[in-house]
Amino acid sequence: MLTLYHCHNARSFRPLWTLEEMGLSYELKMLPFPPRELVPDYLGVNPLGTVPAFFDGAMRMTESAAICQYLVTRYGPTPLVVDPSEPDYGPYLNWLFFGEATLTFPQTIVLRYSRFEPPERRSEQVAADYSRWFLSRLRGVDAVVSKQPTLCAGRFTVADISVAFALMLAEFVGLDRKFSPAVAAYWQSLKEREGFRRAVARQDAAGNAQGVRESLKQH
Ligand SMILES: N[C@@H](CCC(=O)N[C@@H](CS)C(=O)NCC(=O)O)C(=O)O
Repeated sequence: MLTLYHCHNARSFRPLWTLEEMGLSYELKMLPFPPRELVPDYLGVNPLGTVPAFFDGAMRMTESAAICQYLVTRYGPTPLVVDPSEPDYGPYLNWLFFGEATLTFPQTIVLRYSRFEPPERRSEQVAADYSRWFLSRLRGVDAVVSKQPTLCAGRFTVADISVAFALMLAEFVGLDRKFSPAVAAYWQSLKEREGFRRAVARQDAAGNAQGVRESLKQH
């Protein structure tokens, strides 16, 4: 039994999207954001208080990109993974990690110091510096997607899902206005995938059924 704990449009969207692309059966448990504060019992599920929390039976994982890699290797075969025998295995792993470590992390600093901290702790300077950080790292994505439709291996993989979540977050933060034409077109093409649409529909349906309202809304 696969179970995913998820907040609307949070990093847990990466494994949700992967589950939908693969057509796997799973239980989706929706939480209000931030679960650490709003659902104290959740700390018993994931002591970090963050989403995702993913279970395969009793086995727990809490890193979104690692869960994607787990799903495609454990429940394949699927074209969403790049095999070590393929020439693009290295770039695949690089993009899978890059999406979280390099492209998502700076945006969480922007969000924290522009919206989530109490007004007296907010900092325009910090938000501006880390916005610039994100946009400068995004040049690495632009260099590739201005030449090809996906990041590696000549096909859509979970490396695209990892990076795409950072683009989704950028839309929420408002940084998508600074996307290059190639990055904007790449993001648009990913949003048009059936798997992406199914993931959005699934989180909306589960949120409605479980009485959990969307809290990470675009501003
Ligand atoms: N590196 C982890 C980060 C997990 C994480 O920080 N998730 C955020 C949601 S996007 C969260 O749960 N934040 C709530 C909190 O920090 O209390 C991953 O990629 O899954």
